[in-house]
Amino acid sequence: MHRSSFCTKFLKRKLSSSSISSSKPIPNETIGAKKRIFSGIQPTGSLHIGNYFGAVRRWKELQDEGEDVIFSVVDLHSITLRQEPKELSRNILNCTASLLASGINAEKCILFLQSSVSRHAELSWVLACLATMPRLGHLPQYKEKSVSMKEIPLGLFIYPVLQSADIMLYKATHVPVGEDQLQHIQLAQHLGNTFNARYGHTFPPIKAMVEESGVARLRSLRNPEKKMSKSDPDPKSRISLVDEPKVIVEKCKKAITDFTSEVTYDPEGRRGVATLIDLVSLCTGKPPHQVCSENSDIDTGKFKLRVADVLIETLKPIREEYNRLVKDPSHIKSVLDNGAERAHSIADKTWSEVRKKVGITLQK
Ligand code: AQP
Repeated sequence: MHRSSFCTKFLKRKLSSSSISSSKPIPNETIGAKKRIFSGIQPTGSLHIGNYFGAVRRWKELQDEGEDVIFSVVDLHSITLRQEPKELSRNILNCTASLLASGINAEKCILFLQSSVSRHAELSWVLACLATMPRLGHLPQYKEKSVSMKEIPLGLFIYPVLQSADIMLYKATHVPVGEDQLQHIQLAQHLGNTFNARYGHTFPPIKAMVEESGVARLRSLRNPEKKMSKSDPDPKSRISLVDEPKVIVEKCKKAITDFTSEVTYDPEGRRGVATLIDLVSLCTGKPPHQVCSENSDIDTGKFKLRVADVLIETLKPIREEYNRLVKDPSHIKSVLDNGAERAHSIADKTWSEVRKKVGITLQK
């Protein structure tokens, strides 16, 4: 595999840990909490380059730095919106294979399927009894996703509570997230505080880890007003990590730009062109303005082909490894089963403690 050069380019970026419950984070040492990182990804489709640069590459860095990391394919979250069962099952396999192909190493982290550890759903119920409806109703993701729905599924309303349970079950202290998820981490912090105040200290403070630099959100190639998404019905809106070269060329050619032919970086005024520049910048580690000056001799039409070349080269090792891995579903299953066993042993301890403190167990 030739992944190392691809990944080392990005090691210089910084992550900031922001405590979102107060402006002054409580150092872990003072409360005796062990640093542990938890993050999840929904198997709602093929992982795209936004998922990679926005999440998975950070996961790999953290794992390689020797942090205590737990990553989950969060299938229970994915069913908050309707999924076709056979496709979901296939997506779980593909998503796991994409994570492994991107360098997630199950020997350096715990990688598991959320629904295999039933304690997530159980703790979620206890936390749901502490959460209030007005607080959940104010979360921006809920408002966004439900605005056009006639009948809003309860799961969509309550999934941030499940997300809190995901984190708290492992007493995780740090959660790498995009900025759109900050309020959800704030909810987890709030539920942890509420639980601790009512039942005695159990859960450590939780910090959101947000990237300090770089592009927070890659935009859709077909509608630069939207972010790139796995579940966007138009596959041309995203570059999948495992797209074949000719598919990447086609998608880049079809990417929406504008009527100006120069390659200039204006993320607000020229969102489509800026997204293409962001892609090259993320893949090469060069700042956007350098990408522009190196392409000042060509128009946006030719630039699209250069973008395609960079993407093809960058994604080649991931695609090749993915193609190798998906031929062996039993290996992927065994990786997830092993991860579930390890996750379960941590989750079980927290769940026993929670049951005892809440009183939902027989006293001896
Ligand atoms: N466009 C993006 N740019 C940068 N980062 C992104 N992430 C998602 N889209 C972009 C990051 O990828 C991780 C995946 O999170 P998720 O699967 O739980 O859900 P999501 O954020 O809703 O991702 P998608 O791809 O948009 O999926 P669907 O279509 O199912 O909603 C997160 O860390 C996210 O920040």
